[in-house]
Formats: sequence, structure tokens, C-alpha cells
Amino acid sequence: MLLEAVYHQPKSQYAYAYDDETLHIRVRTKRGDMDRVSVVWGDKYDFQESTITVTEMSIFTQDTMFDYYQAEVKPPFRRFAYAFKFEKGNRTVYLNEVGFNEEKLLSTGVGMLWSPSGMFEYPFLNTIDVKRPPEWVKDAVFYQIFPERFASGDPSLTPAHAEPWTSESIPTRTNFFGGDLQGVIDNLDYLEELGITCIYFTPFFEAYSNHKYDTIDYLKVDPQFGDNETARKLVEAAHERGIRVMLDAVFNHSGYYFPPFQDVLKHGEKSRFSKWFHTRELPLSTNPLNYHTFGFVAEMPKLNTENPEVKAYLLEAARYWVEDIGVDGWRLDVANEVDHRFWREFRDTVKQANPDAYILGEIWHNSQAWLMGDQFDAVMNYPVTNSILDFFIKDEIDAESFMSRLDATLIAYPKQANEVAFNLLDSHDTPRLLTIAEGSKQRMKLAVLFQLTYTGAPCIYYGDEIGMEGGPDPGCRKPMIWEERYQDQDLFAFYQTLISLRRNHRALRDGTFRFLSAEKQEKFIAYERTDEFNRFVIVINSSLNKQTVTLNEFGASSFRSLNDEEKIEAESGRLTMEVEPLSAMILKEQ
Ligand code: ARE
Repeated sequence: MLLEAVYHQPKSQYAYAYDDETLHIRVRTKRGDMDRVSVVWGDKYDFQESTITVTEMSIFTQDTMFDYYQAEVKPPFRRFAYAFKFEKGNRTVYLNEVGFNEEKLLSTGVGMLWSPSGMFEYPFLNTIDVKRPPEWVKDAVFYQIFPERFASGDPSLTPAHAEPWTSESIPTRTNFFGGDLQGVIDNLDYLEELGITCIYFTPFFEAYSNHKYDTIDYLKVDPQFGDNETARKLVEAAHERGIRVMLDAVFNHSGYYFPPFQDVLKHGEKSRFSKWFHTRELPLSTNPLNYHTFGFVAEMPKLNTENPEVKAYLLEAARYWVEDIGVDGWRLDVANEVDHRFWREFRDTVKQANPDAYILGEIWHNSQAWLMGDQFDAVMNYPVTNSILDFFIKDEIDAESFMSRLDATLIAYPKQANEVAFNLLDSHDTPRLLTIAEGSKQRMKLAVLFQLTYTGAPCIYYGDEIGMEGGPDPGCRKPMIWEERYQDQDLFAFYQTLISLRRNHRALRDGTFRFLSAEKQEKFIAYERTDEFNRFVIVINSSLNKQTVTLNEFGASSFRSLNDEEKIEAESGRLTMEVEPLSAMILKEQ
């Protein structure tokens, strides 16, 4: 046993409440090291040999170095004292909060030697602390819209200097094309036909730039896009079709033309807003910068979210859009640079306005510190994005390392956070998927197929579904192509089919996910998604060679491929199939 590899941390993603009565307890060990791992537990006020329970744990995920064991327990009095028991061959070792104990040390009886004071504890399962993301997100398929570039519905709003909207248009950092909210309303049919269920808008509040991340007024729709009534109409029209709406909260910084910032620029110390920004000294200077900003962008001064007036202003905006206009969630820009205290108050405000609102942080890294229930429901799952791109699109990692990287993200957070993770393949901040795939629609389809059959809520970046291309910002922000002859209808149908498959089968959204094959040096994977109604086996061959794939432990089952073209029966418990290069098979058990 390599005890040095064992890791557990109470009250973290290794020990958390999943619901009002269930705790998830996890422990890490060296991969393949243990024969059996159990959690030994009891009530912290009645911890005796006769009352303790030993619950065997199972491996819930693995990476190249470690096994991660998990057990679900339901302590009757909601209090929980526990230790771990590791077994290998004839050796048994216990781990409690004090450290490791060999069994021989416990020969006089575990109850006597393990006074509860030496145990790990989950002191009390308080229901208000349980992380409870909105259920609807598990079923959602998001669609990201960059408002200036999706569609123009009200030509009277189009800026005079806007460029013509064509399939050849080239976006720059500063040009405009005239997209607006009416344009989205006019195209809700299109979105419904595609099958998506929630629109994520990058900012549409009044701002100076074309991307609107430099807010001037958080309570007002940008006049180029319409007004607050258009926003209300849009939300209502979307809701009528069962489509929800999520907005972008840019609360880390304001724009240069935000009136309080202009006031500080003009009046320095004397400004009544002098404490509204994270300044280093006053008067303000942009060269050299003497105030904090997003990146080194002088036009984006960092808001002082510790200041009560700033807080009140931003929280009112957070409330207003949810409660008065009816939006269903917030995506939080640069979420990891804003103080945690602000986010806790933000959560209370938003959930009070609508307990079902989704709070999604924009964080590109491990986000455990925000995902324990008191701040965000989920984060933009860029670690998963990168794993999918590296395996299916860039062909840079093998199947084992793909599995290992995905599994690492599962252990990083409580299960609830993974169930509503926001899984994107590209965005307004990255090159488009098809461009990363160097134009290979076959590879793109494999990535999309995985995304739409994986745990967490998928998001499609506008225009990907019809084959749009574009490099890094600003290249990825071309105006949507609406002329049908330039749209890839076959790709659209592919998205449509997969979205509807996902929407029709809970197993593919919220079912158990398990890798069946992900081997070293191989370029194909097989996985299973199951719930009480259905069992799917999906094989994706990301290599340039035809693969014969054999999967074990299938009993006498029989499967049918989705298009009904093939029927595959297990023979001697084995399922065997041929998968063409760069293609996939979705099999459903009959
Ligand atoms: C513009 C230009 C850029 C130029 C930049 C600086 O387009 O080419 O480099 O100015 O002069 C918005 C606009 C951008 C604009 C930017 C600044 O959309 O077009 O860029 O404002 O004016 C990090 C942050 C993450 C942030 C990304 C961009 O952690 O929060 O950088 N994303 C949000 C939005 C953006 C938005 C802003 C923040 C600002 O989604 O659209 O930009 O409001 C790694 C790191 C990440 C890093 C990521 C991307 O993986 O780990 O931390 O994210 O790369 O750089």
C-alpha cells in the first residue's frame, strides 16, 4: 500500500451533502493499489463498536495515477463521524483524522481506540447549505448569441457606420454590423427548429464597444439593440416556446464611459464615486495606469465590489433583470477576479428573485472554491473543452489520457456541479470549432457527438451548426450567415438529430456515464450512458483507420444502431463492431 498517495479532506468535494439526507464521501488512493476500501462511520455522539457501520466504497473515477473511491451514506441523525479502512492482501490500515493505524493497534476494539474525537467529521447536514443547482439545467441545450452579430431585425437601430451584413463580412475589433434583439425574436423559429432550450447572450447592456463588455448602464439595453421593452418581449416570446434566457453579468469592471468612472476621472478625490473603483491613487491616470483594470485594458476599470454603494447598484441590476424582466440565469464575466463575499450576496439576491435561476461563473480553471453551494451553480467547463479538442480535433492525446483528464474534472467538484456544468466547444473568446478542426467536418462532428452525449449542459456557439468558420477574437464573431445556400444543411441536420436524441432520452443527459474502453495509444473510445429506461453504448473512432472494437461484460444483450441499419448481439458476453475511420456508432439496447 502506498499510503503517501492517500488523500481526503473533510467538508470539501471529498465530503459533501448531495441532497438533504445523503453525503458523498470520497478518498483518493494510488491507482490499482487497494483490494477494498470502506468508510467506517457512525453518529458522533454515539460512536461505539455496536453502532458503527462499514460501507464499502467503489471506484467512481480514476486518472493515470490515482483511484478515487466514493460511498453514499445517509446518516440518520444527519451527523457523521467517519474513518477509512484500506485492505490489501492480509494487511488492513485505518485512516482517521489523527493519521493511519495498522489493524493490530486496534485489536482491543475499534470503539475504544477510536474515540470520536479522532474521527473525521461532517458535523451536521444543514439543508440550507446543500448545493442545489436548478434542475432544468440538466435538460438544457444552450445556444450562445453575440447580439451584434446574430441578426438585424430593426434597421432603424443599425448604426450609420455599420458595414453590410454578408457571408463575406470580416469582423474587426471595432466594426459594427447592426445585430439587435428584434433580430433574435424574428429568428426564434430557427432556434426552436434546431432544438435548443436556452439562449446565452453575451452582454446587451448599454456600452461603447461592439462586444459590450465595457458597460455604461447596467439597467438599460444598448440603444443599438433595442430597449428594455424589447428585452422583455424577447424573454416572453422565448419562454412561450420553452426557451430560457441567460445574460452576461460584467461585474468585475465597468466601461470607461460608465458615468461614475467619468466622474472620478473629472473630480478625483472630490468625486462622490471616488471609492467605486480599485484605484491605486487619485487623480486617475491612464498612462501609466494607476487604477486596477481587466487585464491592462484602461477602458475597463475594476469595480470595487467591496463598496456598499457599488454592491447595492450591481445587486439591483442582478435582481432587476431576473425579477422584472424574467431572465433565467446569469453568466458571470471574469468571475474569479471578483471577491467571494460579493458573489455570496449576489447568489442570495438572485435566488431570492428566482430560486430556479442558473448562476454560471466564467472561470477557465479549477473552480472548486466557487462551487460548494454558496456561490455558483457551475462554471464554463473549459477543462472539458480542451480535453475534447485535444482528443477529437487536434489528435494530440490518446484515449487513456482523454479519459483520465475528463475523470479529473469529475473528482474536482461535487456531483451536482458536474451535472449542470456548462460544456462548450468554442465561444466568442476562442477560434471556432470548425476552424480549430482545420475545416474537417468529420472531426467536428465527433466532438459535437461527444459533447451532446456527455454529462453537463452543452452549449452551441451561434453559427457552428451551419458550418461557420473564424479564427480567434475578433475572427470568431462574424455575422450569422442566413443565406441558405451558404449554410451547411447537412451539418444543421446532424446537430438537430443529436439534440433531439439527447432531449428524448434522459440517459444521455442525466444518466450514469461510464467509459467502456479508453486505452493507451488508442484513438477510439467507448462509453455507456444508462438510466432506468435506456442503455446506450457509444463508440467514437477518432483515428484514420477502421477499428474493430470488442467490449466485454455484455451478457446476452442486443443493441440496435440509431439509424436502425445494424443490429448487434452480444456473443459470449462480448459486443463486437466495426467502426469506420473518423466516425461513431450510437447503439441502444433493445
Ligand atoms: C480586446 C481584443 C483582444 C485584445 C484585448 C486586449 O479583442 O484581441 O487582446 O482587447 O487589448 C472583452 C472582449 C474582448 C476584448 C476584451 C478587452 O470580448 O474582445 O479584447 O474585452 O477589451 C481571461 C479571463 C476571462 C476573459 C478572457 C478574455 O480570465 O475572464 O481572458 N473572458 C471575458 C469575456 C471576454 C471579455 C472579457 C472577459 C472582458 O468572455 O469576451 O473580453 O470583459 C487562458 C487563461 C484564462 C483567460 C483565457 C483567455 O486559458 O487561463 O484566464 O481568460 O486564456 O485569454
